[in-house]
Amino acid sequence: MAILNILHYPDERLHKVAKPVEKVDDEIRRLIDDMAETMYAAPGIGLAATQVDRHLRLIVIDVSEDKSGLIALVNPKLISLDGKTRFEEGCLSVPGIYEEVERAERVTVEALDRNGDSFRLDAEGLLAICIQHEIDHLDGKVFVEKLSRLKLDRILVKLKKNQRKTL
Ligand code: GNR
Ligand code: NI
Repeated sequence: MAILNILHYPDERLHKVAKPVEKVDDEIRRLIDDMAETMYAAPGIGLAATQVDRHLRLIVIDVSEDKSGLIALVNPKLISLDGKTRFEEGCLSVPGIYEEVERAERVTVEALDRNGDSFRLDAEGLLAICIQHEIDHLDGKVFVEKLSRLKLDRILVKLKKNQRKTL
């Protein structure tokens, strides 16, 4: 297994739209394992392939507190969304920034698992938020782009300052 490099906003590659996985083979399973290791090491509760510069529709999520709830979603598709909720989100690609974002409260997602079998998942709470956050990454969208232009401009200034410090 390997820990992969995570792209940082405003890297343009975070805006690429990911392509569907054609076949869930050993190479895809290896990417799932590497993404899970990268997510746990970060640590984070989710990771989209886009964030590690692999532009395939693939995400891993684990909202448990003891790494017991790993979910891999290949070609995830939201088939229903309902309700509205606000939650303070963070993102491994936007380190140090936490902002409230509006999302659907409950979702149903359909995807393939690591064996290529189709499944459906009804989610609410943090899991529902995380699924929406990760699918946005696959569509080239980063959560800070849901904020006002003023807030986004302030975040960009802050990210630049932080970047200078870590050079
Ligand atoms: O680790 C993460 N935490 C988080 C908190 C609130 C809402 C969404 C997230 S996802 C984030 C990991 C990440 O950047 N996934 O793309
Ligand atoms: Ni993210």
